[in-house]
Amino acid sequence: MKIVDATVVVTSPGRNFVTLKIETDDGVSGLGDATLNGRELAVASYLRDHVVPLLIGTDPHRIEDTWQSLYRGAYWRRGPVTMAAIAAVDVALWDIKAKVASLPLYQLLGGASRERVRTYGHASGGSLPELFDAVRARIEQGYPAIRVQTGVPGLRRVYGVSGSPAVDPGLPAVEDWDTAAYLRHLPRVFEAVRAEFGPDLPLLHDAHHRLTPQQAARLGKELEPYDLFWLEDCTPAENQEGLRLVRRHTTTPLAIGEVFNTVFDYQTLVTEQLIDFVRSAVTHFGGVTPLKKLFDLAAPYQIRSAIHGPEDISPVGMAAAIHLDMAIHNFGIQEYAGYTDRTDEVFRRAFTFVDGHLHPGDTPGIGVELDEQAAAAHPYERSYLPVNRLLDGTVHDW
Ligand code: EZ4
Ligand code: CO
Repeated sequence: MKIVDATVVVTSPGRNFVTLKIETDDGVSGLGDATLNGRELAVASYLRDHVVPLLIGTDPHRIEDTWQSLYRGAYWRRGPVTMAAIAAVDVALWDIKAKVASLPLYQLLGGASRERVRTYGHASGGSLPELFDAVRARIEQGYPAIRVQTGVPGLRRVYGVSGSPAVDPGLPAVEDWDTAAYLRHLPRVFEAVRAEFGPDLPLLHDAHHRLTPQQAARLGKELEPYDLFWLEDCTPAENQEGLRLVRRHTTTPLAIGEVFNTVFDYQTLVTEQLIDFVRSAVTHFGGVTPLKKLFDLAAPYQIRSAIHGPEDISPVGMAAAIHLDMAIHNFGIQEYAGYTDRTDEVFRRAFTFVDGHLHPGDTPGIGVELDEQAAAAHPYERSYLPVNRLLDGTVHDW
């Protein structure tokens, strides 16, 4: 079997998605997600201009060898653009292998370790009544766990709350930040949410890389009475050692890793058991192959999976995630934001979302087909993630 063609499809059915399609001389094809939010065309070029020529004529069954040759052979290692491109190749090859085997991918990864995949959804509100309504809406949709994000008094636009539109379409929106105001406000919000919804509902929160270790330690301690499922990305964790201080001072569970792209980003965090959940996406971590290895490394440290699943992971990347979630033993939870009808018209998917739980379906492969005609009707639209500024105008982590 040989790879005879590989094409990159950029489509924007409401938001941009980058998809790699690999075709073989047997007529079997596979899909991989290469979407890097706000930098989509860089990955499309990395694939089209540099990776596709290397794939033509090679054996699609040699997944490990292809992964190693793309990672080591480029000499320039790591980084989100490189690893998203490698991820797309890796997932497309797993899709092909599973189709050839006539099995859903999770069967090749060890088979089902559970009946279905537990998820969490997002609720946010500028005020408490808005937030309560959003939590109620998620409960009604069946979500068994809910991430709570809130506005902060005195700040106009904050991460995770409402659309925060850009002043100039096609350029980044500007959001506001004041760490002291946030630290004063957040424990009161969780106190109110617990009082409203009771002790049983698993609640999560994402601090989105904004705190110092000292601030994160204090916040974790102050949130302990409200029994969070996790506090996510409390510090910019490129400085892995910073988590030692956080860990010493709080038992609030910690989740980190959506911006990480190799196992080396996690080395200290995992081997010193400084976190409880690893958050990498299949799409940004180089694919199913390395993410499975990370989960296996994390397992003896009692660290569980929590694959990143916001709107900017395409249904292709999400499907690959759900197959992994089914198969690994140390599964924790899967983030699931859902997709619009327009996206579902472009990406036809076998995976299902019922009562707040995902199942990958039993279609051979990853179970997603790309409708290329529908994709072509939604051309790329330049878009950026917001930029975050303190009240005096200083840029802060977003
Ligand atoms: O901000 O995916 O946990 N989820 C998140 C996401 C990220 C976006 C960035 O592209 O933090 O909402
Ligand atoms: Co996050």
